[in-house]
Amino acid sequence: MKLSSILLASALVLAPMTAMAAGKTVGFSQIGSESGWRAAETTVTKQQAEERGVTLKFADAQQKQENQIKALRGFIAQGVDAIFLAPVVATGWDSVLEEAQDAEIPVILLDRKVDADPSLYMTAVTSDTVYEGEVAGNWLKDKMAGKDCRIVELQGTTGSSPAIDRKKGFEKAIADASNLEIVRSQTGDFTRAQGKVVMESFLKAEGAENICALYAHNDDMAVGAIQAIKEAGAKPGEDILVVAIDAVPDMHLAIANGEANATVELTPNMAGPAFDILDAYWKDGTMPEKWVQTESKLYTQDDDNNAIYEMKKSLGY
Ligand code: GZL
Repeated sequence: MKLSSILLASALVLAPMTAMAAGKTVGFSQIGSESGWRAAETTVTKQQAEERGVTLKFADAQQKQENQIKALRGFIAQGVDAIFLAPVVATGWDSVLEEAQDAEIPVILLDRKVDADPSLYMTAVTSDTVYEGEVAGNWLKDKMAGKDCRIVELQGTTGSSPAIDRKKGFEKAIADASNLEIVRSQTGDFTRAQGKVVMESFLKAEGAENICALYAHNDDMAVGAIQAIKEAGAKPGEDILVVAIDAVPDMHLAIANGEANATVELTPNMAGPAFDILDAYWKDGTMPEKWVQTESKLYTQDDDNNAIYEMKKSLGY
């Protein structure tokens, strides 16, 4: 078969898939722009919609659930074809999800889960946030084998599924290591600013010399905390080990500079799988599994973090 006919054939095969979403309207209720990862997720979602010819109605909730509920009600009133929801917290969604269901508008959860009846949403595209915490905990357990290590923890947004799960997973991993102990744990709300402020309070309360490691539920809080550690006269990545989650470019840079030690990658592309699911649904009513899991990969100082930083920056992350 000639190359030209192969290309034509593959184009025809692809066309219906991409054509499925073309012309559709999807409402996206995004949490906000609290972290570098969140900003990257927004960028990628808008790129994906544009490539697929989807009209994306974007609503930034400034990290407030009431704004997300208001946005969903607006999408329902506008009669969008589908809704993407990144739920800031896990509870309080039942009634608005029921309203979307009554309006026969499918809802796909992106990057966070809700404590609601799974019949109220089409699927959730997320990582395994408990496993992310376990990966971080197991890295520290291996690193500190046989040595006492007093850990401080920066938690994500209170009540959010990643904060609940990443705490659970980390504690599960270190449960059998009597040499590891979490001595301080407080929310930094997934932001750099709060991560710095809370780390400053940990350093004041404990003394830098009495803190062996920081576990942050996301890289942005870790990057803020690194600044606080330096201002306290200690060396992040050496005096105080730093392990977090997201693998945003600035965390790869910190690891490359020896100021951080490890991060667990979270893809910002949750929208790609979500749009593929909608394509299949609109094509022939195919329904997805209730959970589409994205990968979690550990990066450490053994990786070429400068190269990974450049690659991710080139993708607009
Ligand atoms: C996790 C995601 C978290 C990121 C943070 O799936 O919801 O929210 O880890 C972001 O960077 O604030």
